[in-house]
Amino acid sequence: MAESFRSSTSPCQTSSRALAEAMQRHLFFSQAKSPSLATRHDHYRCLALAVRDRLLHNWVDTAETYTQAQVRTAVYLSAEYLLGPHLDNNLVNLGLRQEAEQACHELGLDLEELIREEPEPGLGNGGLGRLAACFQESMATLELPAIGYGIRYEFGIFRQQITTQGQQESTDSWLAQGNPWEVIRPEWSYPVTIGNHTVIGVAYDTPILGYGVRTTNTLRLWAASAPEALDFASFNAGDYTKAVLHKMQSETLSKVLYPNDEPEQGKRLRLSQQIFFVSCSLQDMFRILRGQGLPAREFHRKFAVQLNDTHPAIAVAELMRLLLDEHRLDWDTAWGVTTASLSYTNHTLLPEALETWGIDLFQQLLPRQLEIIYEINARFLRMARIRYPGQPDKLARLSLIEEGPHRKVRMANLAVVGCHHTNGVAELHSELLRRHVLADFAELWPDRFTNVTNGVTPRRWMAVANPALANLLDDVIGSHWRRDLTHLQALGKHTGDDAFLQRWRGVRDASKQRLVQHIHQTQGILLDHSSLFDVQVKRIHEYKRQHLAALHVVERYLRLRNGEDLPPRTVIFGGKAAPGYAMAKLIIRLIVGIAEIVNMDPAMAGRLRVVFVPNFSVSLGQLIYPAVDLSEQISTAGKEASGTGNMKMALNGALTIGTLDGANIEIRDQVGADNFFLFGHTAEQIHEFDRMGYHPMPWIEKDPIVREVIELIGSGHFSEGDRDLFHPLLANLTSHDPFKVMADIGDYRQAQNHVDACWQDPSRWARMSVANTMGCGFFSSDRSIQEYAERIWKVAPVPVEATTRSL
Ligand code: GFP
Repeated sequence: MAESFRSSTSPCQTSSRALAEAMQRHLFFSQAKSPSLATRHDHYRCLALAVRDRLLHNWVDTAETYTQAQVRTAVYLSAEYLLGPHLDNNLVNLGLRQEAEQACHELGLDLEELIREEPEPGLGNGGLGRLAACFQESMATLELPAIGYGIRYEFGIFRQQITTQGQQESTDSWLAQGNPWEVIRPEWSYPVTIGNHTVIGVAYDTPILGYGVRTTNTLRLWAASAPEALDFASFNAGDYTKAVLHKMQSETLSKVLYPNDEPEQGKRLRLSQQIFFVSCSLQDMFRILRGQGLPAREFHRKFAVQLNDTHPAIAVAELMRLLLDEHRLDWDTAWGVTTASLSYTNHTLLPEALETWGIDLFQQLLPRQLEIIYEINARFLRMARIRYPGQPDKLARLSLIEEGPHRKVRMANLAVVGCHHTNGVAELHSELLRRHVLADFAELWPDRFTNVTNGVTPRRWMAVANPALANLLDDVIGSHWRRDLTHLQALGKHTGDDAFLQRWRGVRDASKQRLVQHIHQTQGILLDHSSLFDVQVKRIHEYKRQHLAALHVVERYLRLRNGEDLPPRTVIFGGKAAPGYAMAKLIIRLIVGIAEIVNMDPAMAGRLRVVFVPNFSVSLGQLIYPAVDLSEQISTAGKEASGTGNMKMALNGALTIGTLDGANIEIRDQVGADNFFLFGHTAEQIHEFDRMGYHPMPWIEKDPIVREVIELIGSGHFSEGDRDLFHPLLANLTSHDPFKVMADIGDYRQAQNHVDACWQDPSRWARMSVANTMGCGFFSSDRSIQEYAERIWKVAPVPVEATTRSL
């Protein structure tokens, strides 16, 4: 059983009978249906609404407590929140899971089926957006006063279908059937002027429940609407299209989430989205400040504002604009307030992923903000010039403006200059930021730079995703790990206990069977749950090197065909490629081609299977992570900022094969080097390659296996005889290989051989698996948030009082 709750729900409210009755009431009063007409989705909505009724007291009490106590508040500004479905998570965090199961049973319904009915809000691309979601939940669990602000995209990240041609995209209409978890707040709407247009942002609030506490914070997402529904002049003149044009243009702002890695496309809309949500959020904060009778110059005392990457970095200029133009503060006071309020998290080391905006576009859309940025830059460079006399190159690198034929605003530089802290998301990443990407700033302001290693919430990623393992942990070490993940250390006492290891393996086996069943139902492929599940699920990107894993699969295929005896493996891939990123899509096409041949070949039966799971999402992650034996974390060292999938897999008992990159390094430290399959060049060595000039050919020449693999792919074996299809990929790998696949593939092979050897000793593998879960206490997002709150935000917990009376 989970630990006892301080939640205000009474025994009567939580009883399954009451919940069943509430569902029946909602079927009538909310869905306006009789049971005979009700669909499964109706039943899902009834349960969601009944659960919502139960969390409302906590939500309203939280707002009331924060208002009365005038609390210092953490504000998270993020263009992405990859929330995942709410129902199961809310049931777990409210302690209502069993009651809901029972209530559904009483009504002849299946809770699991209803949970699967919920369309998932895919308001993010990958790790960055999912981190924002984990952080919201941890802030609530730690009872920290917090607000998350973002965009209510009508269409989330595209849906991915996988055909023999690779990835196909379609729109994700996650709101098509309504959203029982949100509350619209039309009274909190704000105008934002972009170019010649004014758009209105309307607040939609979603409750974010802490685990086992009353605290229910708010995620406030902005939807764009037009100030006027109709242009009457055009309407009266009979031009009906023009009459609604402005409305349509305005609403476009919050229509769609942009995929990552799209170099030029949609720049105008993206910058508009950024100013739109940042300005609405800041205006909303000023409203809250006013409500508490505090003047604008006190903004930084009330709010600690975290910028999640550079997407909200325009906040530096917009907060200045509001303080100067609307609140009439002088420059120095406004600058003091701004820099005392804001802090910035960087999430990438890839130079091409650091945002810049052309001056012309900026001038068109945000002329006043550009004027402010120029002034910030002039003052900043004046100071820097005194510090670095006669060093124009350094000043050019520090400048907020990139000079040249196409002048640009550098958003990362703006963020660093306008924020009191800048952090990376894993030790190595923060170190590389200081040493390379932001070295000039780190030299100027060493104290502003810090690290906060990422984390994941154990509620969603263990209690919800892996209830069987959660129950086993409860039995063996008690339930405190849910609130303090370092309790997992207590597993150390049990690693020599055979009965425990037996149960451990049983639980892991059941998770694998669950995944086998899902893949069989959805893709018609039957997998062997006793084979080693080797999994790489994450966005598809060359630096994450899905192609390295794919080449290894081809190698195994060849070795098996040559009669080698290798332990059976199932290799599972999943992840989306940005629609405009041709190389990433080609990598998917290669994996699909390999899967087709391998899975058809009778010689591979019982030895090797390859699956690409389409449309990877939070819900699929919940199904997949608990079933992973081998977690592939194989990015080129120095490229992956942190990774969080690596944490989710290790937490659930997977062993990692990985490079010394991002948080892999810290995972290896925590779980022990003996329980981690390390390979590859270090970030330092990769950096040296780049400095000295790297060529893949010498590596290929000394590796006959890799040559055979490349030849086989080039021969059209995995592309129905088409020898050209994979040419761009192979040419890239053999001529340039920017991500050093060829330099690492030999060592990767050695590590994979070691994996095979360990796998053949099941009790050894089980002990290594336990050691991984046991060592993951550090990787709770509660720990990350505690670090932000104490070191960067200076925000303290405020327990929520029960103030509303039972209605
Ligand atoms: C990005 C980085 C990851 C990092 C997350 C969260 O996510 O290394 O873990 O942000 O900080 F690249 P992705 O874009 O890789 O999903």
